Amino acid sequence: MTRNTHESRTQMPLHSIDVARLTGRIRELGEIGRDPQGQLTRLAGSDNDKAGRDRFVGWLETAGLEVAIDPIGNIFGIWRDEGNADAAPVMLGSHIDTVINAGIYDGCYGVLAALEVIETLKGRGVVPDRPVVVAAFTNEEGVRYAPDMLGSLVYVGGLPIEAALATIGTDGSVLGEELERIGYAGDAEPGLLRPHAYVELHIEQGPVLEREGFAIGAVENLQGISWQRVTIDGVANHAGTTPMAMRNDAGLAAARIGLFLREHIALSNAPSVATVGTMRFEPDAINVIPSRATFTVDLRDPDEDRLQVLEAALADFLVRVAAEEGVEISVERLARFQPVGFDQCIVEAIEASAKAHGLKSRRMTSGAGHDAQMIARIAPTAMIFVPSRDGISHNPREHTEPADLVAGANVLLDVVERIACRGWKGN
Ligand code: HGY
Ligand code: MN
Ligand code: MN
Repeated sequence: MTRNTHESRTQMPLHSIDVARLTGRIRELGEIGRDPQGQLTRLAGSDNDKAGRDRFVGWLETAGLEVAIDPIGNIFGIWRDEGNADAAPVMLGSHIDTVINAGIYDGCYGVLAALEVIETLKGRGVVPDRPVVVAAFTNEEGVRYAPDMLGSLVYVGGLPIEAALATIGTDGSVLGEELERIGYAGDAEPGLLRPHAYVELHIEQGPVLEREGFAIGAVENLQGISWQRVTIDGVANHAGTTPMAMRNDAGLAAARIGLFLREHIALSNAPSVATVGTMRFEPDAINVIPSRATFTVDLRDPDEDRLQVLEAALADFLVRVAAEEGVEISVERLARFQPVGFDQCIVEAIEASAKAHGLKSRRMTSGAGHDAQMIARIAPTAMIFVPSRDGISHNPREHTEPADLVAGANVLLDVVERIACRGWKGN
């Protein structure tokens, strides 16, 4: 097999991935972790997560890749040979854990397309100048354990492994114990492979590409994320006998906070977003004024200063509501990631690859968090998006057309060849 040089690559035809293999694996992985009602949930460290991981590792082994698993359960499929083993790898990847009642593409598409790219290049006899690695990072979703992107955060040294393993889940479980239990507390050195470049292919999970008729998103930045858990303590009392002016109603205070966020953002004219995604009342009885409300607030904005202003406005409102409603409010920070800018060279390579494939692309910001947000701390990083039907995600209706799945995977393939096989002059 000849080693590819920059010149020889430019004359070679564009490769294309194996559509049936990729779409078949996405469907097969999408069936792992469904409950009797057919809902798909593979939360990090769960038995369903294990089943999905086992299937993915099986595909890595069948593809003849080295498999490495680190102590936070990040899985790496490594394609290298004696001629390129000393070079820093090109890393591709995403995650295969899901939210609750999830779609089948979020994360999984990027991981399986990365494996597909490696298998396509191997099958074509391409010998890259550097190793190519596919990564499936642990707990990207952060539904059971906060923060999200936990595996990639540990990978880049953003959180000590001991602290990560000690994370307590929403169900009282301990992440490290769960990883042990499911057999994914690995022994590979965290951060074992420092990427030469990292490229993550992902569904857009929003409406822009479909609405504007673009096949490819060349993602050049990703917005900041702020997660908090708010606990409001009031006084349980009788729903029928307690006059409205005499209540210390934790539930009402919580409702006011959700409404405040919506109205504050509407008035600010900023692209910020706010979500109260979980809410629990105690004692949770129809005729008892809630003594306690516990809920989470997810705030996001592409601009760090605006995000801080929004966080401060919320903090001020909590003080005001506590005084007006006669309740006590405490806040626990669950996650805080700044906006990140991606590598312009890779973004340009994505645009060039899209053009070479005759695909319309546009630059965009990612509204969702991704492992790329973490890896960007240690390596040149960028993302490729493909359209989401109706902009829906984190929902079983999540869908991307096979033609779009293939287009994205072929652009990823071409970008990898540019970076790993054509003497890429990036950073
Ligand atoms: O929350 C997010 O944006 C990602 O899905 N973890
Ligand atoms: Mn994702
Ligand atoms: Mn997600």
